[in-house]
Amino acid sequence: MRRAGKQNTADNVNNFNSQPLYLRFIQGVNHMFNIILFGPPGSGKGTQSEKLISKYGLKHLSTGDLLRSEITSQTPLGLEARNFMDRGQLVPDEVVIGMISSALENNPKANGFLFDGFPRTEAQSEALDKLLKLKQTEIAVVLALQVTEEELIERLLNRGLTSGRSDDNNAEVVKARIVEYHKKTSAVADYYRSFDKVVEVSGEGTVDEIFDSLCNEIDKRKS
Ligand code: B4P
Repeated sequence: MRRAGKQNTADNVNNFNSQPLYLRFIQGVNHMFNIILFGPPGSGKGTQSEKLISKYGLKHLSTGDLLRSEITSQTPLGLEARNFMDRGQLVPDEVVIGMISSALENNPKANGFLFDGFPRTEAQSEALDKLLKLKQTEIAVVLALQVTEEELIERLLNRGLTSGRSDDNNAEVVKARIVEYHKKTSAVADYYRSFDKVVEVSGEGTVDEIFDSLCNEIDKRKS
């Protein structure tokens, strides 16, 4: 029998969760659940993100989408970004970190964020951790999609036939993006591995099979 007046940890957690939100914030704990969907270009990050945000009610932050929308609106930032994207290169860190910082500030009520295509360098990873710390939260898990290089190239060139994306319809640019991934972005997985946050998930198979594997990993970590 449990002694009156002495609660175990589970009770404390349950009591905390039943408190009104304002009290939880006064106590200084933020209950956001934040995920990084990681992988090389064409590994299916955008495809899976759409399904994950709708299932888990997360705010989707895709730096690729944000940059493409700047390009469409022909803003100075978009015009600068286009020079890099058209060559298959990463856009400078300060540009994308600034975009993510504003997006975090503009979504104070989010249950959590799904970062898609960000971070892509070690400097971006460190900046993201600092920004989340300011919000008293952190990355819960990095889901790393694994896809062979031949399959990546085939998918991107296929998408290039219909997407109108200038970075997809040229084999040289597609290959440059994969080289850039190995040179700068794979370090992001090493960074988060040092905090034991990376889980590798096969990114080959049907979209639904991959989605089920991702959900399985999320559900293990989400109470
Ligand atoms: P992103 O927009 O992030 O896109 P991506 O890497 O091309 O693709 P993703 O992995 O999301 O693939 P998708 O689901 O669409 O980057 C574009 C560029 O923006 C970068 O090269 C860079 O220049 C710049 N950029 C973005 N973020 C940056 C950052 N943080 N720092 C610096 N620069 C940055 O899938 C691809 C194709 O595969 C689709 O056609 C899809 O239908 C298909 N597909 C998906 N899943 C499949 C499956 N299971 N089987 C078969 N096909 C599948």
